Amino acid sequence: MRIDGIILREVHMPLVRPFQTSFGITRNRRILLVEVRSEGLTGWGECTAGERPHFSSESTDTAWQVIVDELGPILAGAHPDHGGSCPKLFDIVRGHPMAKAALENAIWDIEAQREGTSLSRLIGGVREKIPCGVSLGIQKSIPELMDIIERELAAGYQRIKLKCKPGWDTEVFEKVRNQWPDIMLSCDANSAYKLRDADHLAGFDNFDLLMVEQPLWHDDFYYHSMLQKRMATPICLDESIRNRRDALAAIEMESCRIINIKLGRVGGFSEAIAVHNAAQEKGIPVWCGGMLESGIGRSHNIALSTLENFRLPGDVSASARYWTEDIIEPEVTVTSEGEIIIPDSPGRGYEVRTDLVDKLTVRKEEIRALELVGRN
Ligand code: OSB
Ligand code: MG
Repeated sequence: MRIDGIILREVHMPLVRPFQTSFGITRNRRILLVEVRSEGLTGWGECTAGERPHFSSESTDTAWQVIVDELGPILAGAHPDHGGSCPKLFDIVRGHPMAKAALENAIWDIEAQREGTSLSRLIGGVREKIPCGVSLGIQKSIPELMDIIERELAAGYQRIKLKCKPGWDTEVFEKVRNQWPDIMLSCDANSAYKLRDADHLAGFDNFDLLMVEQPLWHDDFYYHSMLQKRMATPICLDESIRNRRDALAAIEMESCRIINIKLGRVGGFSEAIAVHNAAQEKGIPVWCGGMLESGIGRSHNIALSTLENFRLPGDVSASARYWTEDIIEPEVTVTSEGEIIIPDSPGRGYEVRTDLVDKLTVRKEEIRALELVGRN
């Protein structure tokens, strides 16, 4: 396909309520969107980097820079036939997976439209609906958390994930389990613990958790494998899994029994599918993580979640949990059974509300192809 234009926008979107993890609080999102035009079609991508480099080393600003200076010009000067052509094009740039994913995923969107098929079908998805869970941030008090859980369960969500950290863990799990003995419950520490906390973490086994997500260092497999030997609750890795090789290494080392796949973290659909397939071959279930995405990133997550080995409810939930107004039409909604019905129209299946996007845009830049030969 010929690339006719790449437009980068930064949109500011306040969250309906603040989201607190072990590494900080997010109140307002600064989201980098990419719009790629090709032969009369328009594809959209979303960069899932945070405002600050606290989940991973990328941020909205690093992604902006690397797309404007490096990845954008490469893509603009290329003729990718498929979304799957992007990783090779971008290989010269080390790292920056979220920046790469924003562009690659837009190409997959265009490819699906070109083929007249939904993104889900294009990638080989097998589900007509996907099961949904919610990720609940650290709250000011346990009673406030209990109210939120009650509301989310009443809405139909199939799994509750609690963000945790030292001081907001076992006491919380105990109260929640007493109130709801049978719900699917998990927790996510975002690397808040050390191996010296292993005895404390082994105590999580008392609460029948589906998994504990990323308890130790963001870049570790080895100490997670030591910890997994000391606890019955399955470890799920998020931050540590950057690609297929990482997934295979972590599985081989028994560092985890479940894998969270995030499109941005692994660099886009190609690598996400590769991680999915590797885990499936090894009998390890996966689920789709979330990064407080707007409707654009959310629509990519929905398509990804239709692959066969996405066997557990993901962190992909309704637009209204994040935004007073989402930038897609229709917004993402969840049924009273806690499911998202997969759209069947060509591409991502949700229109972009370009007027609203323009209103929310604070920075915009168009990228042109550079002559790459002879560039320093
Ligand atoms: O670790 O899964 C995570 C949000 C920001 C950064 C990291 C994570 C999260 C979430 C939120 O858990 C998931 C969502 O609702 O989008
Ligand atoms: Mg996580």
